Amino acid sequence: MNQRLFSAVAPSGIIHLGNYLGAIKQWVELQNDYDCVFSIADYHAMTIFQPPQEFREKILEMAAIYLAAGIDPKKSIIFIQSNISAHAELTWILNTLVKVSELERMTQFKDKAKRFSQNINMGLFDYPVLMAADILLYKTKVVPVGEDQKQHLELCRTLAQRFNKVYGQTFIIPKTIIRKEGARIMGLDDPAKKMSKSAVNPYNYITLTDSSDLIKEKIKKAVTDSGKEIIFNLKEKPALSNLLTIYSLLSNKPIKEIVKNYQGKGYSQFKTDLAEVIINFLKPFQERFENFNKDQNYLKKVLNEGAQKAREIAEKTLEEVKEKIGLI
Ligand code: ATP
Ligand code: LTN
Repeated sequence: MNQRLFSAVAPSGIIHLGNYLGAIKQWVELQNDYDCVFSIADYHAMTIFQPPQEFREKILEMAAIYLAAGIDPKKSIIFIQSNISAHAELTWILNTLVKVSELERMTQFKDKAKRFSQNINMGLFDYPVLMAADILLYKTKVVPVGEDQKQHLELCRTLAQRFNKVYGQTFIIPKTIIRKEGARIMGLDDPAKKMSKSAVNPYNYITLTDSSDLIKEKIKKAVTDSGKEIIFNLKEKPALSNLLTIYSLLSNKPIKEIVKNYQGKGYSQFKTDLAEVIINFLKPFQERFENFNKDQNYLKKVLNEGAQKAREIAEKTLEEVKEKIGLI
């Protein structure tokens, strides 16, 4: 048996290049080295209001995205978080161990509370505890995520250690895997903010299902820095450096080589070519996505089978936890 790996994405919208490059790309690569469990974190998505009909579609679309990206249900478990009640139950238990002050420090909460100030709900606050429950239920050894989730993972480790200290050795303390490149793809409209599904401005991101025309338009509109030269410099040219990172990761060419190719050429040529790189990369993905997304029966079958396997693991851990606590 390999070590267990767990990760998830909230189905709050179609995923973008940041989610793909920061998280899902590595999931696919790690599938052969770990026992992988990939969840569709629908309870997390609910922390921002989701209209029910659209929500239903987004959840199944996320399953189609996982499959189209190369997650293989023969190798890995794919399941919907809300299909397994153990996630909500362990969250409650961990809630009794987490300090309010620890959750108040979470930068994602502070950021989302500002952006969605009309709906600062308890779920948004408790989000990292549900994440900890997700991870700990599967006795997870490693969690591959993008840079923005680092703080949540730290809290998960703290809660696991705290539980073990109070009730005796139960949880494995998970390790975070963060890739250097692509761990933080920035917004096309503002290189100071990360590319985010819940961004209000759709010109912040490129989703994996954007059409060729839309991609061209979004890249054309992407902010660039002053000057004309194509160089990689995160401090002086953060917007261009972000675009170079995307170019490099999708074309598998080192940034140095790309910079060399664009010596003496301006932003406009670079942007036209970048749009082509993105379109060519996404085309085969989009074909696979369409095919999976059409076959809702197949998606539901994969998700049901995944839930059965996941439930077995999760319920066993929850039993052990309840027993340790003294619950009858
Ligand atoms: P939301 O805006 O709804 O919070 P999001 O775009 O921030 O969504 P998540 O669902 O929170 O995306 O994240 C899914 C995975 O993608 C996580 O592992 C996260 O670290 C990673 N990720 C998110 N945004 C980026 C980004 N801009 N660059 C790299 N990785 C990212
Ligand atoms: N909140 C996460 C999605 C997520 C997750 C997890 C990631 C939910 N549960 C457990 C890793 C481990 C996000 O990436 N935004």
